[in-house]
Amino acid sequence: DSRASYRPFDATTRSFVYGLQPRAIQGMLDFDYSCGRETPSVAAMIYPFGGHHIQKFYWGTKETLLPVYTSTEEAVKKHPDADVVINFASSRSVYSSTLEVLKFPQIKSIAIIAEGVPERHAREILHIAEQKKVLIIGPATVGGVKPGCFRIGNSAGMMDNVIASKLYRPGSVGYVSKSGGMSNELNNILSLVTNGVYEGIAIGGDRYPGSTFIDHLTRYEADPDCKMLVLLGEVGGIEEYRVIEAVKKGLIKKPIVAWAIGTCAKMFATEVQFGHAGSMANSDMETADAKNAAMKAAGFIVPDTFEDLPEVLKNTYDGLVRSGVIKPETEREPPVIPMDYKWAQELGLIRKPAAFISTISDERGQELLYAGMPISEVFKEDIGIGGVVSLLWFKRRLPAWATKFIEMVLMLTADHGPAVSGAMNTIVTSRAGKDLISSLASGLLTIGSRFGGALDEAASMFSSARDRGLTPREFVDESRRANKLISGIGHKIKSVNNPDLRVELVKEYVKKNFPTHTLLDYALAVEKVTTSKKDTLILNVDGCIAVCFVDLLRDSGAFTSDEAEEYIKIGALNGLFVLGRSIGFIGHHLDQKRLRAPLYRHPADDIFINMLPLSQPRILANVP
Ligand code: Q5B
Repeated sequence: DSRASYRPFDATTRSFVYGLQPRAIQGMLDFDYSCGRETPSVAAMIYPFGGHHIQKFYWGTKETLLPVYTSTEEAVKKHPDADVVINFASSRSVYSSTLEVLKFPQIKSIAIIAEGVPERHAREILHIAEQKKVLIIGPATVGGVKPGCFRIGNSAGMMDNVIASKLYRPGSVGYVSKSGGMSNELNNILSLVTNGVYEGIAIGGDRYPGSTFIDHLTRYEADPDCKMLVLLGEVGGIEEYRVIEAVKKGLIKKPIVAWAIGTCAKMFATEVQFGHAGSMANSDMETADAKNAAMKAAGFIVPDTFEDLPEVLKNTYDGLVRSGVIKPETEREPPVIPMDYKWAQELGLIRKPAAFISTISDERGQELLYAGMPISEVFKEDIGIGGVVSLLWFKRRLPAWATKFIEMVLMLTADHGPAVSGAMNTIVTSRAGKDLISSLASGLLTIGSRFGGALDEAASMFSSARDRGLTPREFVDESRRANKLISGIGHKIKSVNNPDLRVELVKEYVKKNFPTHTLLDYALAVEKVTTSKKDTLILNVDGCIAVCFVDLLRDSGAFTSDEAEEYIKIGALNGLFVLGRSIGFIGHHLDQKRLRAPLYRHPADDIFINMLPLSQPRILANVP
């Protein structure tokens, strides 16, 4: 209430933004910051959906938080200093939301941004607003700008426009136009030929704008800080005549430069409807030419053509400076507004080292790429899951015998029954009520040097022994002396007499399809030594896959020897078992869920519990 009615916006104006418009709000806050405002001009957002929350915005180089309320009632209660609402609601909901806002006497001005508001709704809003003495700007407008003080939404465009047009500090010229685009043009022209804009409002192009030229020009007339007026009218409607009336009656005395756009309409054979809903002449007096002539006759300063407008503005301004009405202030340095990182990057102004490097896939373009291969090609060439693994793990196409081998490995490691350690853990976890990912992860975390995760070490032990020229027996003896189990050897239930058919399948495939299989042959010779000691010490599934994969890496011609060694070192081989067995673990989880299996508790009689120190052994009676 401390604000004069002719000055609805000043450097302390606080507003609500109705709708989620983070970009527009950031634009308003950047404008505020450039003006040197102490507090952001936006107090809060009002958005009925999604619940009460907060959003983060830049304030210069720092950040600030703005609340989002679900009702205007809550917003006005929490922020009694806010008296403007910028309503970004769509044409469908703007009527009801504006009527809601109008219920709160705290709100003195409402900008309605939506286009296509039904004229009946616009007139009803206008009627209520008039009764309540609320200023409505719009519909169908960007709003307006009060340099140095307040910007409505996206008015005045991007920040470089704001700075170039010196809108971060007030000038002396108040203008009113219909179009937001033309007001940007005026901001620019006025910054070049005068000391700039004092306030500029775009009333919007509809036939029933909430406030019209005369409303704003009357305010500017009353405002002692506004020294010169500009009216940018257009073809259609009679609002310019209300201003002419006011000038004639002496209600507007400040110099007023004016132009009505649309003088070209006469060049068309038929009536022309310009971009705005209201920009069509329904009678002779609504033409731009008639308006320009009438304004000139009433004493407005009207250029001969739109191109002459800057010169006329300059002459008028210079006259006001000469007569001492306007005392131009010394320019201050234009504020430096931090540029958004993304924008600066797009403009190529900054660079920063990437925190991550990735070389296997790219989804940024039109088509997903796997190691450079478009996903459509993946299917066109039918490279299968083996081909996809070769692209994403090894960044290259492998020959068909190799991708088929990868697929074979995935298929035969997919499951080995519910009793193996990993499947057990998956099942127990699933029965504890956990979800698929937890149950799968529980199984996967069981994979290690004894169970399923012996591939990498098997590859490295066998290839190192063979490369060092050890005979199979020397290798077995060396491992025994070092008290080290040979990875890839031994199985809990499989043996020479109960062979693991999976291993047999792998051997058969490799012998038939691989160009060479020297490490497999070496491993089979080692197996001969170990099984002569104990028949369960077979080349197990981990070991067999591992040595065959080393043969693939070393002898397929697709890898250099350094690459082959690196893949063994960085754990690629265990990945095969992990990927394959995930299929089985997921199956076990789904199986338990389907069975509605209850929580599992292990029977206590299956656990020998002894809490006595081991130095005091005691045989416990069987607990039932
Ligand atoms: N001995 C696998 O142990 C197992 C020896 C050895 C020299 C060896 C054991 C082992 C290396 C790791 C490995 C992958 C724990 C296995 C897999 C996937 C699976 C699983 C499934 C699926 C079995 C008895 C005697 C002792 C030991 C000696 C044992 N291993 N000597 N090198 N590697 N292997 N893991 O049966 O003189 O009597 O004291 O750790 O390759 O996980 O189906 O279940 O698909 O899910 O408990 O196939 O071999 O034998 O430890 O009682 O040893 O043999 O020193 O000699 P066992 P132990 P001694 S495939």
